Amino acid sequence: MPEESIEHIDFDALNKKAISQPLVSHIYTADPSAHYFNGKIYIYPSHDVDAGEAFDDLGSHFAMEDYHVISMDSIDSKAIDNGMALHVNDVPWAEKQMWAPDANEKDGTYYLFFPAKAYDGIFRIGVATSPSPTGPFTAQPEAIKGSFSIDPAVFKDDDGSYYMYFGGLWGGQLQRWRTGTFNASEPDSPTAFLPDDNEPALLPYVAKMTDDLLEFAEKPKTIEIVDEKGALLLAGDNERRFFEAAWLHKHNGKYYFSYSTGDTHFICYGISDNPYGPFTYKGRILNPVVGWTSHHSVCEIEGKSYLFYHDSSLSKGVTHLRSVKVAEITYLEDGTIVTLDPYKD
Ligand code: FUB
Repeated sequence: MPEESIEHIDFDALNKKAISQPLVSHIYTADPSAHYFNGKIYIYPSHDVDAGEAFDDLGSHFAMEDYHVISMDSIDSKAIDNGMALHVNDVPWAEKQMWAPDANEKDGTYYLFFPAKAYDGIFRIGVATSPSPTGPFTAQPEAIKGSFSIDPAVFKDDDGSYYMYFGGLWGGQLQRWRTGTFNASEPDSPTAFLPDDNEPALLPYVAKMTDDLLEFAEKPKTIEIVDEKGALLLAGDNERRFFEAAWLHKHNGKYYFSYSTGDTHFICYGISDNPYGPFTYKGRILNPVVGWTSHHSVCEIEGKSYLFYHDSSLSKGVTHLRSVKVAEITYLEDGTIVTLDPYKD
């Protein structure tokens, strides 16, 4: 349910039809990356605020400054806000726009991975560490070398390797990196530098992390998303092509790469036998929510799988004031996921 239609929404009626309610309502939270560490649920969201920035298609109104970690003892228990975990003022290289983060754990240290705009106006991805899953986190002095764009998601494979998946179109600047270096020429428009509709869509990236999880161990590689015939999805196929919000999880030995289609507002996914892909498009996990953006994570908790996602129902449709929610997802026998409708009739 994209932003353009919100003036017609009866939010009281909609909230009654919603399949779940915000996990916290004292602050706005979005882009939830959920993990199950040591028998407890930790959610690493964006912390939405209204900073008074004008709306534009580059997402300048998403002017977030810090992160809070949300924790839950179990899926049915109250969600706790553990306070500020990292502020942009404590990240030497970052100027603004603390967008969708993720976290992971290795040998008792917790790593917060986050995108932010550096002082030159280019999005980079940084790392901050803490001995606690809830922070506070201490940022590395520089962004990850060779990082660019937004929405990092760090997946730990069964062999102990960690991979970062990332990228995002329009305000996320992925289209400006088509030639391998940042295209700084004007115009700073969300659609400049995009492929034509009949060309292959821009692809997200993956890079294996170094053992200390602070740098890329390799040059990032593109991740192919293909149709059932093995053909790359096209840029004009905007109900299926990648836009932002990468996530990787494993189910029954298969790799599931899920993402948002951005301007068509779906959470979709593809399946592969390899963490580098190619991923064969399989369908939608979540239909459009109230608000322009859709962003999610999939987390297995005590044998059940959950989709953490957000919508703008609490703010009555303000697209940059979102709330994190959770709903169980179901797999069919062939490994496909039953599409969730966020508001039931
Ligand atoms: O929260 C800011 C941006 O909005 C995220 O980085 C995108 O995924 C979208 O949710």
